[in-house]
Amino acid sequence: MKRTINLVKNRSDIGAGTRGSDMGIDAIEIAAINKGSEYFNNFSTLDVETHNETIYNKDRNAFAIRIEHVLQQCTRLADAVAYSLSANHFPLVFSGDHSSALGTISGIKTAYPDQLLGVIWIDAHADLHSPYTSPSGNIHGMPLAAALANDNLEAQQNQITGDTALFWNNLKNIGTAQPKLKPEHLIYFGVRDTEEQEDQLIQSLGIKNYKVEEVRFRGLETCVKEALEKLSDCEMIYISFDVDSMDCDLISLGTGTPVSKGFDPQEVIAIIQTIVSSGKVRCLEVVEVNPLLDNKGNKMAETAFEILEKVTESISASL
Ligand SMILES: [Mn+2]
Repeated sequence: MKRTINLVKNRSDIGAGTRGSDMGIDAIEIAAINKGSEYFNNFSTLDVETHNETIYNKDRNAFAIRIEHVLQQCTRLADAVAYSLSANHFPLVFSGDHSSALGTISGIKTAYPDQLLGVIWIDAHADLHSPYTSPSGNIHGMPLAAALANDNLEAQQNQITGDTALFWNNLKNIGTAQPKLKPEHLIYFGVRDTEEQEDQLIQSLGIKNYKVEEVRFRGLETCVKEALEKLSDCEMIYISFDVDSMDCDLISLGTGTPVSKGFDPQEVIAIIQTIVSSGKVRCLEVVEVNPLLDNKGNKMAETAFEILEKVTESISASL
C-alpha cells in the first residue's frame, strides 16, 4: 500500500527563549489560505496536544528551562510520529521551537528501532548544547546533544541540579534506548552561528557542516550527493528544516534567532528535493517560524509555505 502524507501539527514553543513560534503553524496556514491554496485540506492531520501555559510556572531548572514540560511535549510528539509512521504515513511535522526534533527523532526510532537513522539538519545553529554547557538554558538549543546522548562534559560550564540531570536523562531515553543517532550520521547544512563549546564538539565528533559558502562554491548538487554518500549506511533519513537557515536579510526577522548570510529559498528547496530523491526520507519537519517577530508582515511563513508546497510535491512523487 502506498504511503500518504500526514500533517502533524505540534504548536509548542516552550523550549524557546522568546514566545510565539507556537503560532508559526497558524501563520503558515494563513499564508496558504491567502494564496488560495488547498494544501492544508489535501492531507490528513494529526494535532499534538500542547501545554504552552506552563511558561507561567516557576522554573527550578535554570540551565534547562521548563525541561519537565519539554520532556512531556517531546514524548507526545514522539508518540504522534511513531503512530503516523506505523499507520503507513509520511509525517510532515510542523513544530514551533526546535526542541521538538528530539521528539520526532525518538518517534522515528520507536517505529523503526532496528534501522539506522541519518539526519539532515538545515539550520543556522548546531543545537548541540546540553544543560552542562548551555549559556541560555533554552532547550531548543539542545535536541541533537540529547539524540547523540553527548553531554560534552569537556566543555562543562554549568553545575546542574539532580532534578535537571534526571529529566535530561529521561529526554535521551524517550521511546527507545540512547543514543538514537551516531555523529557520523548527522550532517549540517548552513550552520553559521555557534558557541565555542559546540565548535569543540563538532570538531571532536567530526560532524560535517556544509556551510552556505561551500555549497555555493562547490555546487549544491555535488555537496548534497556527497552528503547522501556519507549516509549510505543509513536505511532512513529525517530532514529537519529550521527557517533560520535562510538569510534573514533576504527573508525577514520572523524567527526566534535570525542570522544573516544564509541560504535563499531556492537553495533550501533544491537541498530537500535532492535528499528526498534518495527515496530514504521518512519524515520532514519545519520549525521556528515566529510571526510575532516578523518585520515584513507574514513573510517568513509565506516563504516557508512556498518551500513546503514545492518539496511536498517531490515527497508525494517519492512515496
Ligand atoms: Mn536555529
